[in-house]
Amino acid sequence: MSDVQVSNKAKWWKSADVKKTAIYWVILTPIIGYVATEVQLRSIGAPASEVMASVKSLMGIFTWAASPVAGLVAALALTSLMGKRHYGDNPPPDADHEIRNSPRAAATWVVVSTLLCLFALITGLIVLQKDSESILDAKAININVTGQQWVWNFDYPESNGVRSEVLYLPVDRPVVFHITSKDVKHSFWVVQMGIKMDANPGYVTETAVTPNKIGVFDVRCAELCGLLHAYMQNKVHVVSQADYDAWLSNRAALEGAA
Ligand SMILES: [Cu+2]
Repeated sequence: MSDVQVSNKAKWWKSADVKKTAIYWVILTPIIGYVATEVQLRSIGAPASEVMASVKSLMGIFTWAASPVAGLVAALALTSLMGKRHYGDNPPPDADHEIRNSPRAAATWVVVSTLLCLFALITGLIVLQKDSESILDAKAININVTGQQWVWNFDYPESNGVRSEVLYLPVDRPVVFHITSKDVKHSFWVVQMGIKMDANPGYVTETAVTPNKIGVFDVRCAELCGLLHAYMQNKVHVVSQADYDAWLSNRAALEGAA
């Protein structure tokens, strides 16, 4: 019995299936990495804040880090689908048991998975940390965000109580959002700025960002909140400081007249 084990030990990685899998793995990994990163980064679009720029490059790094795992799974699937079937009178070779029962293979898999998870956790936390820095910024504009089925409302408490369903922000100034909900849980998501925060009834959550690009971007709800959840979206206009001031005084005049 021990003779068989010894002779098998040298054999499992020499088996044709393992070699085939290794070749598929080497070919598939860069293809999956390249295609997935391209699709991912194109669908994200151009970032409108520094946070989003780092989220975007992080997504690229994560996708590349995951591609050897995806490549290995695809390679194993391909080998299994294209290889001989082992059942009944044609049982799998002893060498297959060798790798399946190998403590070294199991340990390698656990260590590699742990390292990948730690890498994702630490780099993710570093990027998220940037998000909260402008909450401490004294120059920041404060805006109260209220979600309800199925609209967002934005209050500008520092500007004579201006209220709007469309968000206006000046470029290159930190903004702190104080977020709550009138009914169920929503999630305030400014897509191209890379910020997303739960809106819970009964208390206030905070997130902050500094928009660094003039343009029109998307505000969405990222928490399934009822029938019209998918339509709970509107726009954020990032404008120059002068345009922002003009918009605010216009809104204030309109509301004063109403
Ligand atoms: Cu919602």
